[in-house]
Amino acid sequence: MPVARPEPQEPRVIAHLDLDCFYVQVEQRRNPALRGQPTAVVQYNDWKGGGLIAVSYEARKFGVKRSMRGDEAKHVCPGINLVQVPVAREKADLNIYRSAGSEVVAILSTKGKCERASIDEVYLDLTDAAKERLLESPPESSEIIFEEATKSNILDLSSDVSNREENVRAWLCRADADYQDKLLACGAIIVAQLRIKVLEETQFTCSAGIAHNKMLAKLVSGMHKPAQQTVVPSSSVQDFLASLPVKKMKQLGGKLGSSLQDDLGVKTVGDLLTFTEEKLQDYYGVNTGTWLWKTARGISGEEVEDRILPKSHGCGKTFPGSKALKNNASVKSWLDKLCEELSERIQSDLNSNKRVAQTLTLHARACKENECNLMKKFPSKSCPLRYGTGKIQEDAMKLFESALHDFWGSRNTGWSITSLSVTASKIFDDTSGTNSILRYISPSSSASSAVPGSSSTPELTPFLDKKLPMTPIHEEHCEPSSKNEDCGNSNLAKQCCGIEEKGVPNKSSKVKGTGSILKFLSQSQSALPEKRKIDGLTCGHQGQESSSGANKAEQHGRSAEAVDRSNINTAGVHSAGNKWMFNVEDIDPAVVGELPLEIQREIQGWTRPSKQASTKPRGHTISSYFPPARS
Ligand code: DCP
Ligand code: CA
Ligand code: CA
Repeated sequence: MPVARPEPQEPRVIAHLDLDCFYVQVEQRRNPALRGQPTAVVQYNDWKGGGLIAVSYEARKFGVKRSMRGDEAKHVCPGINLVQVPVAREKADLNIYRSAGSEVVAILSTKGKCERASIDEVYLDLTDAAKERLLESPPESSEIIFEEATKSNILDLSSDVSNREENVRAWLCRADADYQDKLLACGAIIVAQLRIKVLEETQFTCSAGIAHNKMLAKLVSGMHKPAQQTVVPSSSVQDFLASLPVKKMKQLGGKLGSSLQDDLGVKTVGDLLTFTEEKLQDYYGVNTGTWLWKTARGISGEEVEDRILPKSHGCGKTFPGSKALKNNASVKSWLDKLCEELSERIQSDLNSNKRVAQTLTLHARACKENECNLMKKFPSKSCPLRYGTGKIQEDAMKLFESALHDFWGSRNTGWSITSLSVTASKIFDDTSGTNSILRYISPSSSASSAVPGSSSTPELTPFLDKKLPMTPIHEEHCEPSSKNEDCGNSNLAKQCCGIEEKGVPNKSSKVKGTGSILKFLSQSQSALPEKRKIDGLTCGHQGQESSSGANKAEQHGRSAEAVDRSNINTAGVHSAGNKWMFNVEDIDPAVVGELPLEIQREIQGWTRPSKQASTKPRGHTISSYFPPARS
């Protein structure tokens, strides 16, 4: 259930950017002959030409939709180009798209706090950048406004096409605007510049919403697509929400939205205004009630998270119709493939970003014999994640068996699995990088004892090896290669793929009005500079598929030995019931000095019993690095 967060007192400028028909644009960059053509990307499948997952705007004009199958799309648009998603391990391989998304994130994150919200979306907090711009080169005293900004759609502004750009220019430069709208105007100019920069450096167009909070920015970013941006002045919020169907809100798409419609007769967000906060709390509880009350008024305190990496890694596969899996052997075979890919991706995330995933979760869908119309919920199961492909495969299979037992008892047949996925989550940033305690924890010598049965916890054998070298275990490297290594990391992508930092035009300089996206697109694509033709060259984008999460991590083709050396028992601590602790005697004092300060203090508290370590809230103690698993 959604929870309201206090709206910050200070005005903010938040942008939401979403790439247009994203997979199609990636394929068009790989094959420029597809540009401007009706094109769709099709998920690997031999049934009726596969399922469409991305459709170009040219194809949309013919009525082609994402829900269609390839054959149907050809029927409504005979000239359509259908491009298959790359396949690896007999399943879709999304790495080229993840890497392409990372290129964009690398550009956008230069202007403010950046949250990667999905494979093709980010939120930006541009408050500071907008304030700076307003101080140093306020639009009202600028002679020239960046041309792309004058193409913005401003909610509530007259849509008179004859002098639209003039109206927008006037709005951006209003001297009598309130401070919030002046900041939004600066935000609109910054976003227009960023979008042009993205286009110049990646060839991708995107659309954006600019507002004073995340909720409003997201709501309008898709309002004018492709390659356009929409601004929500404070004065237009009420009218905008008044007619917005509740189901359009992310959090109201499900049961809550249905209940609002069915139980309260609320059809639009504006309809909520007739209910007091107390009344909404009576219906939906204190938190959700307050959240609804604030949402109706366009109030949302949700912050942009500072995160350009995915929150989790997931690998999944569906098995529709006759492809459903009906025995343990076929489930194991597929789980092994999914786990192999997951293992590579979390290993790569560890190597490249020093991030450690702590929880492994198995999700599946299943149906029972003769009851295939009655989809019963197949329970999801989790356990602490142990690094190493074999261990992940072993644990995932045990999770599956445990879930199957809950679903179907001890019988071996009569069930069928229609989808399987494994997810690595609770990823924590080992931000201390080379100073992390993780480097001093070696693989467990007896890690095969994991028994992730129903809600049970594998036994995680701790091992602190003070003889481990102080040099980093994982050296990062990324070089042009014929091995198609994925160089999706935003920084590395720049090195590997030759993306130059051209820099957003200096904030104090007057930017010439040459930035129209349409103008850019109308130029011959073949005239693109060589440095942009990066696919498959310095950075062959290849790898594995996942059904969720966006990965910017690189595959570095580590040797089996390197992977094994980096196996990490994510606990690394003794488990006694729910009490987890280090074997203090085994900690080399020289190593302690390398650890983050708060951990040092905690360890010193143990080694000097007279000075007890103070109890710290979770999140600041060593136990938050290695928490006991609860499932
Ligand atoms: N995607 C997918 N399966 C879905 C939805 C999306 O594989 N059911 C992939 C393909 C899309 C990409 O994610 O290109 C981004 O999804 P969006 O919903 O943002 O849609 P597009 O970017 O394709 O189009 P739009 O221009 O409407 O944003
Ligand atoms: Ca998109
Ligand atoms: Ca999207």
